Order: sequence, then structure tokens, then C-alpha cells
Amino acid sequence: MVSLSGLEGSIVPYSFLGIQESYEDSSYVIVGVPYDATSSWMPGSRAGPLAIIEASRYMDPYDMELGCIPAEAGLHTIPELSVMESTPESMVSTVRGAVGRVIDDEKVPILLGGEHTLSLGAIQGVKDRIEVYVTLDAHADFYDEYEGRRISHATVSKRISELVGDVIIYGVRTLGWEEREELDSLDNVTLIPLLARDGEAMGALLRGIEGKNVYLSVDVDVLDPSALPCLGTPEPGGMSYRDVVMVLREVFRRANVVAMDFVEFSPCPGMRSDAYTVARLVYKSIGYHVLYSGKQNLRCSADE
Ligand SMILES: [Mn+2]
Repeated sequence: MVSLSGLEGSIVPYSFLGIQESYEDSSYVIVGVPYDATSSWMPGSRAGPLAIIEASRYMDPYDMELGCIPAEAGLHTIPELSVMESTPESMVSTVRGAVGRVIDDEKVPILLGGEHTLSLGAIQGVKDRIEVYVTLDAHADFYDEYEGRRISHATVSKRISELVGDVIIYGVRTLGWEEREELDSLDNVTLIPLLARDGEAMGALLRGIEGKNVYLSVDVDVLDPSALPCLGTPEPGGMSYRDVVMVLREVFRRANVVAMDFVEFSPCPGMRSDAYTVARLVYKSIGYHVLYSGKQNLRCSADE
């Protein structure tokens, strides 16, 4: 490896937040998965991981709400996985290997997509350790098959429901008839439409995750397109940034999040606010994880 001694003060690494703690000393490992081969409407999320990392380099590591620097728990960004030209099956297997390794090393993997299909690989990498798969998503992704594929962004939650005890899909506001039938035939899947009144929707989510080991998948199209226009599959009537942050905070407070991903961001050339918004959601999640997972030495705190 090239020695950087003497240059530390004058370089900003191409890593999340521009911080690169050693792998060994890091609690959180960022893994970019630049894959969008099954995207049915607009490909482009392959550029997501790099855009999120780029934007994150301009973010202040101090979290004003928590009054601490969550990054002090140690962040390490590994190079992007080489999956751009892979079949969905082979991408899933690559992600499974990477996530399994990070989990075995007792760190929290944070995947940046890329399309939602990657969550299937991540789940396969952690599945023995989780009880509930929670996804925030405008879509149920619950087709049994889509465009002839069983592994696709539109079937991912269905595939995951075959592997994990409980699945909660939060924020849905569009659904196909076939998805409705699939969902009605299963009792381990809870669909929480965004149209449910806020309190009820949040209550249903929290009852399902209290004290559980959770995999959290944030499909960023749960946000309204006015808050985040650059999406593979935009759907109006979505959540505000602040609402999403509020839900994330409750998830991290109630559950033990073992691994997480942020998927379906498809950067628009020239627009910076989108990538920054996603980067901020990632770092807020790290902050809440630090706050609620007992890393008291960092002195993060929040008004309860
Ligand atoms: Mn979606």
C-alpha cells in the first residue's frame, strides 16, 4: 500500500464523510453496490453509491441533534463491489459474500445502492441473525415474478419473505393486483400503507420491531419526489425528509439494527442536493445507531 505519512492533513479520501478509519477499528463498513440491471423504468442507480459518497465528503461529521460525532465509532468504506455487468443471481451472491464477511467481523454493514435487488444478497448474508426485515418503500416489491425474472427490484420483498420470519413494508402507496394477492396469502408480511394515519402507521411498525434484531432497507423513493426527484421509480404522495428521519429514529430506538441499506437513488447530472439528502439519511442512521446501541463513550444524546 502507498504510504500517506505526512499527507494526512492535506487529503480527503474518497470514502463516506471523507473519513477512512482502518477496517479493524471501524464499527460501520460502507459497501457500494453499483447495480441497476433489472431496473424497469429508468436505470441510473448504478451511479448512486459514488454520488452519495461524493456528497458525504462535504458533510460535517458533528451531528447537531445528537451533540456528538457519530463517525468516531469508526467508519470504513470498502471499494465498490464489481457487479455492474453481473446477472442478478451473481450480484446477489457477491453481496451475500461481502455482507457475511462484515457481519462475521462483528461490524455493521451499510450498503449503498444500486437497485433494491441487492437487499436479497444482504439478507442472505445476515439471515440467521435477524428476525425482521423492515423496508421503507413506496412500492411493495412483492411480485412473484416480474418481466420474466424471479430476482428483480420488483420481486425483492417477496423473495425476502421466503427467507425471513417477519417482513414489514412501510410507506407503500402503489400496489399491483398480483402483489395484493401474494400479500393476502401470507401471514408473515405486514404492509403499512402511507395512507394510514400517521400515528397508526408508526404504531404498527413499532409493535412489529420492538426488541427485535432487524435488517433495515431504506428505498429512498419512500420520500416524496419533491424532496428527492432523482429516483428510478418515483411515486408522488411520499414522505418528507423530516418524517423519514423521525421514523428512522424510532426504528433505531426500538430495534437492534444489524445491517442496513439505502437503495434506488438514481442521481441526476448536475443536481447535488439529492445525493446530499441521501448521504444525510445514511449518516443520521449511523448517528441513531450509535446513540441507541450503547456506545456511551461518544456522548451522543437526544431529548426523549
Ligand atoms: Mn421502491
